[in-house]
Amino acid sequence: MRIKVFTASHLHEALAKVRQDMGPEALILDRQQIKDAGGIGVWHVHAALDNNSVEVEPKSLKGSRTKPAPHTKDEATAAASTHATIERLERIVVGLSNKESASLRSALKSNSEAEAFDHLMRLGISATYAFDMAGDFSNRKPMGNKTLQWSRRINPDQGRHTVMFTGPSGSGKTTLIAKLAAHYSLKGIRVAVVSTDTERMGGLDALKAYTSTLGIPFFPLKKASEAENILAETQTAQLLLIDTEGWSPRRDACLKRQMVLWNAMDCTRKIMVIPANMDEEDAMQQLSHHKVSDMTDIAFSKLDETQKPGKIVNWSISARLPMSYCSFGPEVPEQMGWLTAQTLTTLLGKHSRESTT
Ligand SMILES: Nc1nc2c(ncn2[C@@H]2O[C@H](COP(=O)(O)OP(=O)(O)OP(=O)(O)O)[C@@H](O)[C@H]2O)c(=O)[nH]1
Ligand SMILES: [Mg+2]
Repeated sequence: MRIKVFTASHLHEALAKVRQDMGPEALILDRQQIKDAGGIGVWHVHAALDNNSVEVEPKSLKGSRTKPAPHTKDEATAAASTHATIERLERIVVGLSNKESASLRSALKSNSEAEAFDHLMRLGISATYAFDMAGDFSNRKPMGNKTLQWSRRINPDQGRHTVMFTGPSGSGKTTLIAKLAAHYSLKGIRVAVVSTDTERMGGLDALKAYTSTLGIPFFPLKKASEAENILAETQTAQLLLIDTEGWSPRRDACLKRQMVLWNAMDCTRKIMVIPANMDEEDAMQQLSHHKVSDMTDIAFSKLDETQKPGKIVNWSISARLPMSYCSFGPEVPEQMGWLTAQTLTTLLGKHSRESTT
C-alpha cells in the first residue's frame, strides 16, 4: 500500500491532487487543516492506494479460501498479527468514511451546496464525488465534475458502427438492443442484429421476435468461423448490434468462449450494461474484473427500479468507463436515452424532487 500526503490551501484542491496522482481508487485516510507559520490554513490530506489490488476477490471466495497453513510458530504469530491489523484498519476505514463525509460537507461554500451534497449522498453518490458535484447540482447546472466521462454519441449516419453489449445476466442487454434496433430503424437507418447467446435455451427467442416484427436481419453467431460470413452479409448495415450471453467473472470459461466471438466481430464499441438496481458492491466486483478493461463504454438499465441512481456515478468513475445509454423502463422502443452532463443533472434532480414529495 502506498500512502502519501497531499497539501493545498483548499480541501477540494488537495482532493483533486489525490485523484490526479492516485486515481479514483485512492482511499482518503485523514484530512486536517493546519495553520502555517504565517497563520494561513493549509489542508493536509492523507491518501492510500493499494498497488496490488488489480482484481477484487470474488465475494464467494472470501473467507472460504483455504489459507496455507503457517509452517512455524513465528509464521503463525505473524499471520495472526496481520489479520488483527487488517481488522483494525477496516474499522478505521468505516469510521473515517463517516468523518470524511462530515468534513467534506463542512468545507462546502454555502448552505445550498451542503443541501445538494446531502441529496447526492442520499442518492448513493460517494462523498468525494458528491463534494465535487454539489456546486453544479445546487445551481442545476450540467455536472462539470472532471472525473466523470461522457461517451461520444453513436451516429450511424456518419459511418458504420458495430456495437456489442455485455454485462451480468438479466441486466437488460437484449431489451436495450431491441430499443436501439427499433429506434434507429424507425429513423431509416439500416440495422442488423447478431446474437452470441446461442448456448442457453431460449437465449435467441426475444431478439428473433423483435427483429422479425421490425423486419431487421438477425444472425445467431455460434462459432468464430461464422463471423466472416455474417460480416459480409451485413456489410450494408449502418448499425450492427451484437447481443451476448450474460456473464459473471466467476464463470470465466463462459467469458473466454464469448470473448473469442466478440473479437471475431471487430466491434467499434463494447458497452457494459449494468442494471441500476444492482447491489453497488456486486456491480463493483463485476467491474473490477480485468476483462472489463476491453470495454469502451458503460450503459445503465433499470433506472426506474432504484432509489439510489447515484450508484451509476460511482460505477462509471471507478471502472473508468464513459457513460453512454440509459434505460428506464421495459417498454420497447421508448424509455431509453443518452447520458450527458445535463441529463444526469436532470435525472438526479428528478429523484431528489420525488424523494421530497
Ligand atoms: N423496469 C425495467 N425493466 C427492464 C429494463 N430493461 C430490461 N428490463 C427487464 O429486465 C428483464 C431482463 O431483460 P433482458 O433484456 O432480457 O436482460 P438480458 O441482459 O438480455 O438478460 P440475459 O440475456 O438473460 O443475460 C426483462 O424482463 C426486461 O423487460 C429497464 O430499464 N427497466
Ligand atoms: Mg439477453
